[in-house]
Amino acid sequence: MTEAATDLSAVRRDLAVQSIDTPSWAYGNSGTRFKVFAQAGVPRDPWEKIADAAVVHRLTGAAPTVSLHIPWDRVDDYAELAKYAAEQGVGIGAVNANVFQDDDYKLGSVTNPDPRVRRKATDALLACIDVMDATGSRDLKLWFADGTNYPGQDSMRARQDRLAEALREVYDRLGADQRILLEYKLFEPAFYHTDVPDWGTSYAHCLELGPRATVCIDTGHHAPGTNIEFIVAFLVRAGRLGAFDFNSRFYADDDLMVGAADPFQLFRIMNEIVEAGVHTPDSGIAYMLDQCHNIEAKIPAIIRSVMNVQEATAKALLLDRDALAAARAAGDVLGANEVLMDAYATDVRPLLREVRSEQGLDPDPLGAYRRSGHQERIEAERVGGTQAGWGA
Ligand code: LRH
Ligand code: MN
Repeated sequence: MTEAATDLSAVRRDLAVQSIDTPSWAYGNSGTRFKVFAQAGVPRDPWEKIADAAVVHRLTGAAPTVSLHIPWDRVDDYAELAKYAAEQGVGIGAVNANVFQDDDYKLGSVTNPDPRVRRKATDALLACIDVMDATGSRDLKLWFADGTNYPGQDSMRARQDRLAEALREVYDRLGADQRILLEYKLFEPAFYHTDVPDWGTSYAHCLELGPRATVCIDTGHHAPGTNIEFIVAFLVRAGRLGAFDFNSRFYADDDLMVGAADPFQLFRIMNEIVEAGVHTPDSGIAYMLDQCHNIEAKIPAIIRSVMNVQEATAKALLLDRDALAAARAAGDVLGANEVLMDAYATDVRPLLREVRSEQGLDPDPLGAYRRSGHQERIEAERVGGTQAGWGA
């Protein structure tokens, strides 16, 4: 068994400090182009989203921040919102810019052929840094829907020039302790080319910008069959892995609960993270969820997601690193794989229950949520008003 070879107190300590950022938009209504199914009790404003995120943290002890999306979370006073979050026991995490929903952005935002539209988009990105100044957030997450649908539609090289110009202006506006998380995505909503389609393009722009530009890996944004843990290993080695947008998928950008579609892939990713010793908050990597709970209750789905990341991390922490190193050094292919599979096959739920108890938490966060009556309460209280959603 792996536990014998591993310092369990260190494992417990690392699990107790694990911190996963939850996305404000996952608490709101979401769906597909076919249908957005509204759910009772869904938040009507950023305050209620933060209140729900605080419940997740109170029950898991591992979700101390909530990331915002602008303008979905637009308020008059962001400092007041951050103060409210602190009163609820959470902090404001990454600030997500949204330059993908305005009519002007049909042919692109910062890559648009029209300089007026590029100016508008760049100003929207700069405005998000003002929000970060008010909330005390470190990370500006940039995802661009920009791309084309038909060959010939626009110059892909010229669009890269426009992108680089906008990113430069944004980078130069960052405060000393702020940074960019540049997220890539293979396709959708663009279906011929996307201007930041893969980790290499993001990484290249980050190198061009400077040390406070890092790559955000959204686990749902790759071609089927992509070895994501290789991308993780590469970017960690290069010191340019800034963040994860965790979710899972069977086909495309399904945004399902992380670990639900492919728990073994999540384990392999966390194994690279633990092997590099960057699994704790001081690593500077932001571990975030980016999910849409289209048909399932949102708060328990996010609690389950946090638990899935905890379980994958615990398995990776229990892996017998010495035995793995020895097998690798000996060229023992099967031996090395067996050590890894042994860790993956380890039932870490009892250990996580103990770690939660040691933190004074209910060992069963999902059961605790069901017993809390919070779901019934918000469904009874949150009547009227406009439920939060993507507003698409
Ligand atoms: C794009 C994306 C991005 C967010 C959005 C909610 O698919 O992953 O991270 O802005 O989802
Ligand atoms: Mn994402």
